[in-house]
Amino acid sequence: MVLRLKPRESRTLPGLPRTKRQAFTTQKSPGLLPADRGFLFFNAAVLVQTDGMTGFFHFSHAITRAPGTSVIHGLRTDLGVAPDYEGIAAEHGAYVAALRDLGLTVDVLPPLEDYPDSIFVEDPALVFSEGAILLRPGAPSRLGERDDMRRALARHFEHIAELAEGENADGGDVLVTPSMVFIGLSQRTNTAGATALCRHLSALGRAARVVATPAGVLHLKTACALLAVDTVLVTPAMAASGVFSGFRLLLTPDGEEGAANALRLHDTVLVSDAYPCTIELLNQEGFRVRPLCVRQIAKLDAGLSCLSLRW
Ligand code: CIR
Repeated sequence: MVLRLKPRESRTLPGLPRTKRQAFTTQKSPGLLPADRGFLFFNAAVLVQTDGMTGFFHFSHAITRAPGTSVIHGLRTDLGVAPDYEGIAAEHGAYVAALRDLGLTVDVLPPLEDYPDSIFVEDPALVFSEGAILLRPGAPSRLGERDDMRRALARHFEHIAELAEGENADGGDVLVTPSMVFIGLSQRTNTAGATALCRHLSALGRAARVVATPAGVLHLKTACALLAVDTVLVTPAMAASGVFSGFRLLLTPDGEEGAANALRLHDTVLVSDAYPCTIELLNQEGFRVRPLCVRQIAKLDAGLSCLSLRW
């Protein structure tokens, strides 16, 4: 099923005035989201096992890394717009505060000046409560991030699997869902890396599938985010790929493809505040939305998921 933003006149939650809806987007609630309740109606068994505050989207810990001043030299495709360090530091600080506000214990690793892209901690590792996998970033300038990440993971995980030389995979290419881990082949993730990752995931009891990443995007998750156990926010190109057949798809509105890299934590979806139509769509769908400013960070081809590892 594919859902698009409804026409403006029908963009209201039934029975709720605008002010109530705004309050709804900012209040904390220990219960299920309306979106989850909708899902409960369709598929109670799966939801009870995997969703809600105690299930699939519940995370107790996160690892992040503070930006160094070198962050402005991070990799980016749009060479016209340079990010500024103070802006990135402020956005990063607000992101960490949001995670803490949602109840996560957050490690903020010290900056690695030699690695400008090292704030994007999602790429060199993949973590689950049952174990961690040290990945091998596909960009040569990022390979060295692994060493410090190995030490950071060792503080939390007893067993850490590792990708070997030649096996490249970025965490940004990995979308974890309850039933399947999707691994996107991209400029950063090669077949050897994806195949090895499937093997390591299998050892952790996770089924994995290797898929194509839409052309022109950096990572698989540049174009998608899991919002509920059955629902994926996708760009139109990602929807057209058919990768998520069987899922309920929410399409990013025209011109807001960048919003697809959202992040659900507990009962809240973090979304870039640069995408008002997507925020409205998610509100309409009953999600509790927390817009965050990541406009400087976005200049480095990044969004909400890449700034943390969560378990
Ligand atoms: C890079 O090109 O590697 C960084 N500038 C951006 C990485 C974003 N990572 C992610 O979305 N997982």
